[in-house]
Amino acid sequence: MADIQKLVSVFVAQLLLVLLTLDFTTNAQNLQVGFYRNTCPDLEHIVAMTTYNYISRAPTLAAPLLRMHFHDCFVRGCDGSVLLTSTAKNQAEKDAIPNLSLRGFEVVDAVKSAVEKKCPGVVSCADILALVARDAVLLLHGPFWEVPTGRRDGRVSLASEALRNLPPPFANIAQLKGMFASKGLSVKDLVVLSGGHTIGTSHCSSFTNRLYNFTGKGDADPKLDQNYVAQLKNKCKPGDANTLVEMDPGSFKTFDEDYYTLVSKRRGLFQSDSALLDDIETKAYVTTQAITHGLTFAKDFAESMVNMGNIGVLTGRAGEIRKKCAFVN
Ligand code: HEM
Ligand SMILES: *[C@@H]1O[C@H](CO)[C@@H](O)[C@H](O)[C@H]1NC(C)=O
Ligand SMILES: CC(=O)N[C@H]1CO[C@H](CO)[C@@H](O)[C@@H]1O
Repeated sequence: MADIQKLVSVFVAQLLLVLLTLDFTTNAQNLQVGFYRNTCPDLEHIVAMTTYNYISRAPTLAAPLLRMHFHDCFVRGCDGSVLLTSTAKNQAEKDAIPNLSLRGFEVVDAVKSAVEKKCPGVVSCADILALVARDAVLLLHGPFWEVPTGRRDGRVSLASEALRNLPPPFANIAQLKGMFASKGLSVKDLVVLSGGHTIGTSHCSSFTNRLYNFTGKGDADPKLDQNYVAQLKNKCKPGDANTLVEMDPGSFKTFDEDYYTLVSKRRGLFQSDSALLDDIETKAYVTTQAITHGLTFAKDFAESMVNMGNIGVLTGRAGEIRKKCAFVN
C-alpha cells in the first residue's frame, strides 16, 4: 500500500512539473510537444490515469509496454502497426516470432477508448503507445520526457517485416549498429536504449543457446560470467520455452541504471547485451554508467526515446487516425 502511495505521489509530482514547464517545441519530423493541446487538451492526463490504473495493479505490464513502442518504431516507423491484428489474408507483426512476449495490448485499447470518449477520432494509436510507454517508465521510477506527438496510424502490418527489422538477441555489435543506423539512430542511442533491459523479463528460449552447447562442444558463451551461467542453468533447463527470467535480477520492476553494472560484469542476458562491450564507444558508455551509478543515463534515455519515437513517422495527411487500435478503419 505504501508503495502504491509513493508511486502516486511521484507520479503526480512529475505531472505537475510537466504542466508548469510545457513548451511547444517542434522538431524536424513535424512531431510537436502539445500537438493535441487544442483538439484534446486532457489527452496526457487520460493516458496517465488509465496507464496508472493498470500498472499499479500489475507492475510487470510496464516493461512489455515499453518494448511494444520499440517494436512499433523499428517496423515501418512508429505508426501503430504493431497493434494491428492479423486477418484471414494477412499475418500481422503481432504474430511474428519476436512478438513472443509482447503483452499489454489491453492497456493501449483501454487508453484509446477513454481518449475516444473525450475526443473522438482525433488521437492516433501510435501517439497513444508513445505516451503509454513514457508513463510506464515513469511509473517504475524512470525518467520523464516530453513526448512529441502528431503521429498518424499506418494501415499495413506484416509479420515478415518484424522478423527483418527487429534485432535478434543473438545479434553481434556490427549487426546492432547497422540495424540502429538504418533507422537513423546513433551508436549512443543503441547503448542507451539497450538500458531498457533494466526492467522486465525474458523467456529462457531467448538466451539458452548461450548456456548449453554454445559452439557445439557442450560449452557456454565465454562472454558470459561463468558463475552467472551456473545460476541461469538452474533456472533454464535445455529446451525450456516457458520460464521467465528477470533481466535485471532483484530490481526488474525498477527503472534504474543496474543494467550497465550487469553488462560490465559480463552478466548481460543476451548476446546483444554482451556485445556492447565489443565496441569502443558502447563499452565506454557502459563502463562510465556503471562507475558513476548512471550519472547521465536518465537524461540520455529520455533523449534517445524521443529519437526512437521519430522513426519513420506518418504526419499531416498520411495514414489515418484509427478508431480501434487493433483494426484499420
Ligand atoms: C538492441 C537490440 C535489442 C534486442 C536484441 C532486444 C531483445 C530482447 C529480447 C530477446 C527480449 C526478451 C523477450 C522474451 O523472451 O520474452 C527483450 C525484452 C525486453 N526488451 Fe529488448 N531488445 C533490444 C532493444 C530494446 C529496446 C531499444 C528497448 C526499449 C527501449 C527494449 C526493451 C525491452 C523490455 C522492456 C523487455 C522486457 C519485456 C517484458 O518484460 O515482457 N529492448 N528484448
Ligand atoms: C552439441 O552440438 C554438436 C554440434 O552441433 C552436436 O553434435 C551435439 O550433439 C550437441 N550436443 C548436445 C548435448 O546437444
Ligand atoms: C501477443 C501475441 O499476439 N502473440 C502471438 C505471437 O505469435 C504467435 C504465432 O507466431 C501467436 O500464437 C501468439 O498469439
